[in-house]
Amino acid sequence: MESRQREEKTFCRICAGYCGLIYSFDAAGAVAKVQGDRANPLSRGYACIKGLTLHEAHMSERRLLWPLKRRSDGGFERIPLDQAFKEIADRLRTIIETHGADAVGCFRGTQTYLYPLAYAMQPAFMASIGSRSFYSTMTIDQSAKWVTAARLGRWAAGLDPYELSDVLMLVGANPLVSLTSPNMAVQNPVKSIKEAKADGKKLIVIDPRRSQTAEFADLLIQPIPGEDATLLAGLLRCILASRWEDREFVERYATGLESLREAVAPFTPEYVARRAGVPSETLEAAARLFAEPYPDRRKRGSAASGTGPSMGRHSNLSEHLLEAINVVCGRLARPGDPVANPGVTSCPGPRRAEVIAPSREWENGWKDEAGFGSLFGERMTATLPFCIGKNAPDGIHALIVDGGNPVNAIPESSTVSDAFDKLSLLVCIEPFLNETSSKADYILPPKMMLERADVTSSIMEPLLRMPYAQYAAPMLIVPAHAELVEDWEVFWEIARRLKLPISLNGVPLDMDEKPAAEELIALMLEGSNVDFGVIRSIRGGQVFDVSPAYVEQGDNEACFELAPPDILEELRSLRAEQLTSAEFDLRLTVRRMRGVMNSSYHHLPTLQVRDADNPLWMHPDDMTSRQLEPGSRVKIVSAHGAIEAAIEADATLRPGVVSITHGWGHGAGVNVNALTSLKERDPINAMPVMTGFGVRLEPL
Ligand SMILES: Nc1nc2c(c(=O)[nH]1)N[C@H]1C(S)=C(S)[C@@H](COP(=O)(O)OP(=O)(O)OC[C@H]3O[C@@H](n4cnc5c(=O)[nH]c(N)nc54)[C@H](O)[C@@H]3O)O[C@H]1N2
Ligand SMILES: Nc1nc2c(c(=O)[nH]1)N[C@H]1C(S)=C(S)[C@@H](COP(=O)(O)OP(=O)(O)OC[C@H]3O[C@@H](n4cnc5c(=O)[nH]c(N)nc54)[C@H](O)[C@@H]3O)O[C@H]1N2
Ligand code: SF4
Ligand SMILES: [Mo]
Repeated sequence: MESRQREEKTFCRICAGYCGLIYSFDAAGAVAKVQGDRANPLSRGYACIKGLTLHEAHMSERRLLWPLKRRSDGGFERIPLDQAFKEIADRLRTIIETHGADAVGCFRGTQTYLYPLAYAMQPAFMASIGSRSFYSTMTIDQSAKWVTAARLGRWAAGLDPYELSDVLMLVGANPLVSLTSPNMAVQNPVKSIKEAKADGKKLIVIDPRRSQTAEFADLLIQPIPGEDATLLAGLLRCILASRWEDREFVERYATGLESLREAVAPFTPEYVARRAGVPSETLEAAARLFAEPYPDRRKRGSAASGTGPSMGRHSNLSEHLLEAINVVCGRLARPGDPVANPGVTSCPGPRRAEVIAPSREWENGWKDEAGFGSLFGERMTATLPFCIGKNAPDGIHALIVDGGNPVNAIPESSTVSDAFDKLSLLVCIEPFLNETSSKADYILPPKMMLERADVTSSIMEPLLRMPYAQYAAPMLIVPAHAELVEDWEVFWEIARRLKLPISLNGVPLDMDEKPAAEELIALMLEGSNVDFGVIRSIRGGQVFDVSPAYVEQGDNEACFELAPPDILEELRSLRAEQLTSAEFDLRLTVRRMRGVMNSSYHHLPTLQVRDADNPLWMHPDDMTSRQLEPGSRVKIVSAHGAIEAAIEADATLRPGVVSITHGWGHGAGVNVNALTSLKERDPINAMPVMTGFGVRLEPL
C-alpha cells in the first residue's frame, strides 16, 4: 500500500525548535507515519516526541469541539459560536461602560507566541477597545531580560554572533531539552551543540544540575540555586580585578564602570564560595575562560541566561550582572560582522553598532495601586490575581486567555484560583479543559496547529541562525460536527460586534466581511524580504537567498548604564543579606521535561506512557540519608504550602538540591505552584521566586 500513501510537509510550532515534519497518510486518509524532515535545512530531521505525536493532540478524545457556556449550576452547555460572540461582546460592553476599558485584560499564553496571527491580533484587539491591561507569560518567565534592556540599555546589533564565538556561557538554561537560548543555535540541539564543539567553541554552564546541556560543557559550575546574583557579581569581580575588560569599548559605550567595580568588590571568591557553594578556583577558571583576552585577536562569544536565574531571587539583578559581563568584555556585534539572518518574513533594516538608551518605562506613565508600571507595553502577570474584581482603576473584571493556562502557571495557585473565580467574565480560547478553562464563562475551542495556515514567525527570526522560513498549509481536516474558530477570528468577531475597528500591521481591517487567514498573513508580511507568495509556493522549509547583511557603524551617542542607583542599592542589600534557614534543608529548582510543554499534552496516551506524572528528582545521597527509595512518596513543604510527589533518583543534581517540573496537576502529577508565593517578588516586574527556594520533606 506504500505507493498509495500521500505525504505532506508541515512544521511543529510547540516550541522554538520549529521542527520540519513529514506526515504520511494511508489510502483512507488516516495518519500512517510522522517523521522529522531530513531535508529541512533548519531542523535537519530532528523532532521530539511532542512533535511526533502532534496529531494525537488534535484527535484526542478530550479535545473540546464546540463552544461551551457556563450554566448557573456550574456545568457547561454547548452554544452556537455566533451566540457566544454576541454574548461575550454584550458582556464586555457592559463591563467597559461600568469600569472602563482597562478592566478588560488579555493573557497571552505560550501556544500563541509562534502563531503570528494570534500573536498580532491580541494586542490589536486591546488597542481597539483602548485597554492597557495586556498580560503574558513573559512576566512570570524571563522578563528580567526586558528589565535589563530598559535599565542597562541594549545593543542594537545584538550579542557577539554565535558563528564567530570562541566561548559561550549559559546560566540556568538547558537548550538541549528546552530548545530555547538567545546565544546558541538550538534547532536540532544535539547536532548543533556537537558542531559548536567540533568548531572549537568553549562552553561554560552554570547550573546546579549536570543537565543534558552541561554534559557538553568544558567547564561546569554547580552552584547552590537561587544564588546567581552573588555568583555573577563574583564573576564580574574576578574579570574586573584581572583588568580583562575591553577598555576601549567600555570607554566609548558605557558609564559607571568604576562604581560597578566598587560595588562588586565585596563579592570576593571566598565570599562566593561560602554563599553559592562554588570553589574559588572554579569561579576564577570560568572568569579566565570567558574573559581573559587572547594576545593576538579579540576573544568573541557571549553569556546568556535561561529560566534558572530569571526565576530565582534577585532575578533582575542577576540579569543585569550577566549582561554587564557581556558589556565590559565588549561581547557585542561589531561593524562588519555578518548578520546570520537578514530576515525573511520581516525586513528589519540596518543593524547598527550602537546603544539603545535605557528607557525605564515603568517609572513614567500609568501605574497600578501597588506602584507597578508597564514593561514593553505589558502589565505584570504576578499582580493580576490581586487586581481581579477590585473596584479601582487597576481592577480587572474580564479576561480573555489565549493559548495559556494561567491558573496553573502563576505562582501561589490557591490565591490565583480564588481570584479567577471573582472574574465577571472569563473567556478561554483553548482546546482542552484545564485549571483555567474549567473556570471560564465561555470556552471557544480553536483550530489547532495542523488545521490552519501558518508561517514561521518574524519575532523568531533574530534567533534563527539562517534566513529560513516555512509555510504550513492546513493539513488535518477539522473533526466532523466540530464548531471551531481560529484564535485571531475571536478578536475580530468581538471587535465587530462592539463596532470597533481593528488594525493589523498598521492597516485597518475590513470589519464587515471577514478576511481569510492567508490574506492576513500576506498583510503581515507586506514589505518583508521575501514575498509571502514565494514562501507559500515552497513545500517544506527553506533557506532563502536574501541579500547578505552586515553590522553597520552606529552614530547614537547613548551609553550603557552599568551602575544606576537602583542596581547599586540591590547589590548592597544582596551583600547584607543574612541567609541560613534551619527550617528548610533542601532547595527546590525548576526544570523542564522533554515530553511535555508546560501544562500541555500530559494526557496524550503516548506521552502518558513516557511520563505518567512529575516526580521529585533527588540526589541518591540525599535519598540514602533520608532512607528514601525511588518511588517513595513524600510531602514537600515550603514556607507557603505543601504537595506530594514520588521520588526519582538523579545523580546529576547537586546534593541538597531537588527539582520538579511545573505545569502538572490537572489529572496527572502535582502543581508545584502550591509551594510558590506571589508576595516574594522582585521590584519592577513583580517576578516571583520559582526556583532555589527552601523546602523540607516529610514522610507520608
Ligand atoms: N520540552 C520542553 N521544552 C520547553 C518547555 C517545556 O515545558 N518543555 N517550555 C518552554 C518555555 S515556556 C521556556 S520559558 C523555555 C525555558 O528554557 P530553559 O530556561 O532552558 O528551561 P529549563 O530547561 O527548565 O532549564 C533551566 C535550567 O536551569 C537550572 N536551574 C534551576 N534553578 C537554577 C538556579 O537557581 N540557578 C541556575 N544557574 N540554574 C538553575 C535547571 O537545573 C535547568 O537545567 O523552555 C521552553 N521549551
Ligand atoms: N513554578 C513554576 N511556574 C511556572 C514556570 C516554572 O518553571 N515553574 N514556568 C513559567 C513559564 S516559563 C511559562 S511560559 C508559563 C506557561 O504559562 P501558560 O502559557 O499559561 O501555560 P501553558 O501550559 O503553556 O498553556 C498553553 C495552553 O495552550 C493550550 N493549547 C494547546 N494547543 C493550542 C492551540 O492550538 N491553540 C490554543 N489557543 N491553545 C492551545 C494548551 O492546552 C494549554 O492550556 O508557566 C510559568 N509558570
Ligand atoms: S516540540 Fe519538539 S518537535 Fe515541536 S518544535 Fe519543539 S522540539 Fe521540535
Ligand atoms: Mo516560558
